[in-house]
Amino acid sequence: MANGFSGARICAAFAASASFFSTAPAWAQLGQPRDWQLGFQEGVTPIARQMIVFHDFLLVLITVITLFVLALLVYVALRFNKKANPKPSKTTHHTLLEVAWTVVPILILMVIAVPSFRLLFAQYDFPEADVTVKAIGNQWYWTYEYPDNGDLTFDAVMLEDDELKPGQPRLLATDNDVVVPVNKNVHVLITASDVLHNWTVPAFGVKVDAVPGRIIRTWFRAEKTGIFYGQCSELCGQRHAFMPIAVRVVTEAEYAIWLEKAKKEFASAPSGKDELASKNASQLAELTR
Ligand SMILES: [Cu+2]
Repeated sequence: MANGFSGARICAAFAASASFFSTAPAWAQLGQPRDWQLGFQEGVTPIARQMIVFHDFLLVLITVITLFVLALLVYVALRFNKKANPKPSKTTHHTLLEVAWTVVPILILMVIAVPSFRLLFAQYDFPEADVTVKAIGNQWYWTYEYPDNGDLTFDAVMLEDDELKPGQPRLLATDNDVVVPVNKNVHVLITASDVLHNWTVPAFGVKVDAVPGRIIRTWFRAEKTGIFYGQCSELCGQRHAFMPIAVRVVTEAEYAIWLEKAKKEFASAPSGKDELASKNASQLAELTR
């Protein structure tokens, strides 16, 4: 196009601004929210990245549609008001226009449906599991089991402000992290022991309800090492906001070392859960006093 302001260029500009808002800059810390953040945390799994691309695409599309409708409204208000157009046309039908405003939205919906279904199928297309982790939601902490590794199980309880080590984010860090190897397919089996919870890790593009008496499965393949934080995302009671999820993605060698250590450590160690239970009980006693 000769005018230098073609539709493609406008789309590219929108796409650039959309991805500016929804992907973290290089300096941002992976796996946790940052100050003044707009849009998503950086995706570190193929699914999370596909979600962000789909989101950016929809943002461009709805922006173009909204601006188009706004332009039509402004045009109608100015061009066809009583003063500017005292003798209105008596036209009631226009076949071509009616076909167009039916067909064009159908085409737009189809353009949305194709990547939407592709993403949905990708989420439910489970690759063979390298590691399986079971996450059990409790009021108000998570229990993790590694069913491939005997009876390895532990609780992950949120660290209170005075327990945080330097660099650990408030309300997100836990006493025990879920540890998984990088670039491996991790299946997560999610359930709950009491009420509905939800196992959510934004950087993995994972958000799955934890339903008592039912196991729901999801998967992720983290392609970067680091600690990735999430939170319970289903209102589950008084301390709903205080049962975070911390997943530490490590190299395969580090994972093997951790497994050996964890098997010994969690075989006998008392868990933070007991402490939490007594804290919950005392809070409840205070409330009902
Ligand atoms: Cu919960």
